[in-house]
Amino acid sequence: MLRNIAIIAHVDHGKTTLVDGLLAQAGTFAAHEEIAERVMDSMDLERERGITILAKNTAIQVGDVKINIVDTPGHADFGGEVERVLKMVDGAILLVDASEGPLPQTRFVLRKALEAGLRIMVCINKIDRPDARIQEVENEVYDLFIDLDAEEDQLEFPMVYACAKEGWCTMDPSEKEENLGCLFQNIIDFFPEPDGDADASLQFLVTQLGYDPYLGRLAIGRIVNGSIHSRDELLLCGEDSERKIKVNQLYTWQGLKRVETQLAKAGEIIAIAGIAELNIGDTLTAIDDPRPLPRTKIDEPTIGITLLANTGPFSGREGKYVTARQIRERLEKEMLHNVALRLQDDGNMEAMKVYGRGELQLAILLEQMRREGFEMCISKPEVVTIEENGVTKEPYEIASLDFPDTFIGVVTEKMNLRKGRMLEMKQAGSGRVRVEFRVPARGLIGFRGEFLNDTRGQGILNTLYDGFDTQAGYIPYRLNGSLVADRKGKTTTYALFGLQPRGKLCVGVGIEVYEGMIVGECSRENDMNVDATKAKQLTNFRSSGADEKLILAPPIQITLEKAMEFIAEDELVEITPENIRLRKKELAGNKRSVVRGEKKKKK
Ligand SMILES: Nc1nc2c(ncn2[C@@H]2O[C@H](COP(=O)(O)OP(=O)(O)OP(=O)(O)O)[C@@H](O)[C@H]2O)c(=O)[nH]1
Ligand SMILES: [Mg+2]
Repeated sequence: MLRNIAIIAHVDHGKTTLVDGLLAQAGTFAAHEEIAERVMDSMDLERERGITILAKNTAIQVGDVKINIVDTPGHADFGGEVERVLKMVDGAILLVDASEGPLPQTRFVLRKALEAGLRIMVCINKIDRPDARIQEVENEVYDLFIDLDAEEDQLEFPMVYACAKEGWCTMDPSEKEENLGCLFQNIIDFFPEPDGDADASLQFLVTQLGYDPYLGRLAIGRIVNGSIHSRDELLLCGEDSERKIKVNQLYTWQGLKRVETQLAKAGEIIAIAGIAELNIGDTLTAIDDPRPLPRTKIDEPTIGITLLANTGPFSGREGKYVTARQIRERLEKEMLHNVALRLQDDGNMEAMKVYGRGELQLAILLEQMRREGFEMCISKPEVVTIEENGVTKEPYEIASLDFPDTFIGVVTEKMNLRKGRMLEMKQAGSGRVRVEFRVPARGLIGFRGEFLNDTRGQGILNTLYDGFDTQAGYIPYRLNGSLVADRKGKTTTYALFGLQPRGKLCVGVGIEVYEGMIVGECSRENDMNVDATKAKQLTNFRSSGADEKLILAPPIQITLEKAMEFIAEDELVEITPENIRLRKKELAGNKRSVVRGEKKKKK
């Protein structure tokens, strides 16, 4: 017997932790094996950030039932990934945090799961939280199903209450249990055996692409109908071409491992090695009876950045790959398996435009490239616009903000500036409010940092894509100018100390700067060209230790995401394996104006 399920939820509601529990209790690991927490989050960046970026497969064996489980990412930027893997499964466990309740991404993934016609079971997780409000969350979940037009029978789902972290669940929230037994039982009883006819003509939909250093590219997906033997000759139906291919090895999952198999039948989720050049959405089918499946369509990207080769004076110092051609090749490779990303296809080497679902998704790509040794510059993120019946439209998002109610004034004001329209305001308990705004995606660029600042780090921001709509007006973006280095050299304590009253610095002492590099945020609206390398004039009088008295405030740490949020249209982020620098597009001070913002617009 076989079950194919996905675990879906809003970010951080505990999907990966629950998979840990399922793996451990199904006896997947040998006694001596040491298991990392959130073992499915295997990429470096995933472990560092504590979020899942790529959906991943695993399988467990419970008695004579094999359960294929797909762990999905919960962050809104990776929604495209979730949308796709839902095509591979027959059911989904919707996980909801017992305190936070359904959040924007819960809605998104549930809608996609309902659209895909999956059976859905609900699991309220983190019931150990002291602020758990199980009954209310339960009602909110039912409301959400109804809101999304679930069919009558889709409302009759089993409800399991879990503490994934401690590895137990229960059908009755007032009683604690020892293990995840009732979840296993419900998975087996509630989800259907995959349909599909093993004797029919083959149909295999490529849903994910994997990579193995020894095997090369792996095509991952589900056998919808028919069977595949290793060494089969098959027809690969691409978007607008067909060709014959030969299957090398076939794999299924066992725990976290791929195991080779000779034969796989309808319903199984498998990986196929040995096929070069195939894309997500392609179908593998029989040569004598080809039946390609419809290609998966996923939501369009909403935000884009321009990548340029690094032309700054430090170009090539820290990176291995610096030319535009290398960057373009890397991007083209990425597009093959990251279908929620799009590379503008104009062959332009000077400025390569990459579009994605959000800033985080783009930042992850850049971070990966940086670690591989790439060096590049990027422009300020901008939203995608489309023309519809002569009207220019831009993407909108539903932003839901959760913060202490004392900040309601300042947050509402900021949202208004960014053309956000309030949809709903609710008390969220313990002095917090939850407010929903509909806001142009453009208005959210750079908002997260500001919002965290305004709410003293206590705010939670979630966003959900809400389609294209008529373009909103001008949105004031960054109110402050930049402090720009006016010459090459190393920063000195003396110079930086003198600059402190001018704004917030983002470089420390002894950092190499160049003309046109941004060393801080100016406290005024204009840019200011400054000398950050000035040394103290030496005099004949020795004033011992005078320099040590100059105490500098620690510089602002610029992370990639912060940098992307910060820069203005005439600025760039320079990314190298070792550093993230901010710079003016035009480096030479005498070729650029320091006037910015409103004043510049009026001119
Ligand atoms: N208190 C409590 N915390 C939990 C429970 N389950 C998970 N957590 C914590 O919640 C955090 C997020 O868990 P993850 O498993 O990474 O969540 P996720 O849904 O996989 O997150 P994404 O993949 O990024 O969407 C971790 O710090 C877990 O330790 C639980 O039952 N109770
Ligand atoms: Mg996860």
